[in-house]
Amino acid sequence: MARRTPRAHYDAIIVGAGFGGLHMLHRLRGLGLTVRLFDAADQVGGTWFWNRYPGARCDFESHDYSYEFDDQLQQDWTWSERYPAQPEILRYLNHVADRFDLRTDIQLRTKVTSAQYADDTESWTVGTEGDDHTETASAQFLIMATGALSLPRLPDFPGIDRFAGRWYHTANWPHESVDFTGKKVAVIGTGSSGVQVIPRIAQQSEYLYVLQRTAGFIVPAHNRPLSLDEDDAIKSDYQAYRDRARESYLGVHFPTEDVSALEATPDERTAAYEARWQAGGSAILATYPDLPTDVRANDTLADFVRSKIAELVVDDDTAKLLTPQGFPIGSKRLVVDTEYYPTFNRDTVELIDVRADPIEEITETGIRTSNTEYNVDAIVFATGFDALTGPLLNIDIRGTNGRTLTDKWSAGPTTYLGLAIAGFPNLFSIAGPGSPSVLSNVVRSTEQHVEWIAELLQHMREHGYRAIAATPDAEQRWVDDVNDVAAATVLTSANSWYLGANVPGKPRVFMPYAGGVPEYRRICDDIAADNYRGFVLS
Ligand code: N01
Repeated sequence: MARRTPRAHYDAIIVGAGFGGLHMLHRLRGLGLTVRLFDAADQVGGTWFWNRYPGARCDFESHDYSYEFDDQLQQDWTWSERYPAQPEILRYLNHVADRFDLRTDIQLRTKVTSAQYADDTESWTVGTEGDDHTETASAQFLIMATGALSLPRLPDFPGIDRFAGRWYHTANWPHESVDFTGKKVAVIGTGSSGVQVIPRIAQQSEYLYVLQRTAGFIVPAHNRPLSLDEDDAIKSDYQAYRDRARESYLGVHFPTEDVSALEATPDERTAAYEARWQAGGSAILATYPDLPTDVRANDTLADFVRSKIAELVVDDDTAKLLTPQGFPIGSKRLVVDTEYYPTFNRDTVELIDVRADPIEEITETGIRTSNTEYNVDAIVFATGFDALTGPLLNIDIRGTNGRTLTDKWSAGPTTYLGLAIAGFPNLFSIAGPGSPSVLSNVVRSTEQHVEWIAELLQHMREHGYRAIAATPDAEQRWVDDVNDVAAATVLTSANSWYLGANVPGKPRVFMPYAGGVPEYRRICDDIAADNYRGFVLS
C-alpha cells in the first residue's frame, strides 16, 4: 500500500532532470525562488539516463551540445570526442548537478502523474508516485521540462508476453551490460536509435535480423577523439562560437554555399556534397540554402546519398532495400551513423523488409511476419517515441475549470510559442510542441526557453503579478504561424514523428516550429519587450 506524505508548497515545480530541468532549477534558485524538481529516474540526466543502449551517442558535436549559461563551466569541461557518447553526457549532467549543488532540490524516483490548476489560488497541485509512496505538492508555477522524446513507443504487436527470450527497448535499456554473444537477435526499427545499436549488436551476436519498415537517409558521423588543440581553439573564443550558433537556423553553425543547389553545376554540387560527406555529420543538409524548401534542389542531395548506399553495400538487393524513396531528405530526422551500411556486408546480418512482409505477432520463439517466422533469443525494439505531445499527455494535466490537456489537444497540440498553453495559466513547457525544439540543437533551444521563463518570472515578481495566461487569440495566431512556416518547407511531406505519423490515431499535425532558432528567439524577445504581448498578466 502506497504511503502518503504531507503536502509541500513551492514557488515553482519543475518536472524532468534533463538539460532543461537542471538549468531551470539553477536559474530559478538564483532568483531566490523555492523550487522542487521531480524526476522518475534514479539519477539526473533525462533522455541520457534512459537511452543507454550500446552505441548511444549524440548527433550534434560535443561543444554544441553543452550549456553556455556559465562560462567557467564551459571552460572547465573537456569533451573527449567529436560527438559525445551517452556515458560522457550523463557524466556531464551529473557534474552540473554537483557543481551547482542542485541535488538538494531534486527528488528522484518520483513520477509526476497529475497536475491540477486551482483558479482560486492561481497555483498548481501536482500528484506524484514514488517507489512506495504517493505525494502531492503545490506551486505557483509548473514547468514541464519533460523532453520531446521521453515517452518510448512499443508497437502493440500481439504476443510479446509469451516471448521466451529477452526483449529490450532502446529508450529503456538495462543498467547492467547486455551480452548478445552467441545469440540470434532481431532489431525492429531503423531510425536514429536502430542505426546506432545495429552495428554494435552485429559485432557481438551470432546472427542479426534487421527488420526495416522504411529506409531512411543516413550520413556518416566520422566520430573521432577531440584533440586538446581543437578544444582550446573553441575555448579561446567561446563567445564567438556561441554567437554564431545562436544566429544559425539550427542553433549550430553549418557553412552554407551562397548559391542555390539548382544554380550550382552538377560537378560543383557533387564536390560540395562529397566534401561534407567526408567531413561527416548533418552539416550536409545545410550545403545549399534551398535544400529544405525546394524539392528539386532536395532531390540532388537525396540522389547523392542514394549513390553512396550503392557504393557501400555489396549486395545489390540489400542496397536497394536500404535506399530511401518517396520522401525528401531532411523531412524525417537525418540519421548520422557509424558503420551502419558496412554492417550489411557481414554474412551474419540479414535485412528484412517488414513493409512488404509485415510483422504479425511475437511468438514464444521469435517474430512471425505474414510469410515467415524468425526464431531469435532476443528482440530489440528501436521503435521510437510518442514525441513532443506524448510526455505531456501522459500526465493528467487539468487547467482552468478542470479542462484536461487531453481534451484541449484532441485535434493536435496548440500552444503559444511552444512555451505556454491558453487555459493553463502559470504552466510552461520547455522545448515543447510549437517551438524549434527537435528541429534544432535542443540544448541551445532549452537554454533560450529557460532564460525567457526566468526573465518572465522575475518581471512578474517585480510587478506583483501572480498569474500569466496565454490568450486564445495569440495561441491561435501562433498555431497558424507554425503551420504556415512548416508548409513552406519539405518537412510536411514525409510520414515522420514530427507529424505524429508514427503513432496510430495521433492527430497529423506538424508539431515543431520550423522558422529556425534566430527568428524564433527574435519573436520571443519582441513579445517580452512588448509587455508580454499575447499574455494576460494579473
Ligand atoms: O525512433 P524513430 P528513434 N513495425 O521514430 C520503426 C532522437 N535520437 O528512437 O520509419 C515496424 O526515428 C520505424 O519505422 P517507420 C532523434 O531525434 C537521436 O530511432 O515508422 N517498424 C522506424 O524505423 C530521432 O529522430 C539520437 O516506418 C516500426 C523506427 O521504428 C528520435 O530520437 C539517437 C514499427 C523508429 O524510429 C527518434 O529516434 C537516438 C512497426 N510497428 C534518437 N513502429 C542521436 O542523437 C516503428 N517502427 C544520434
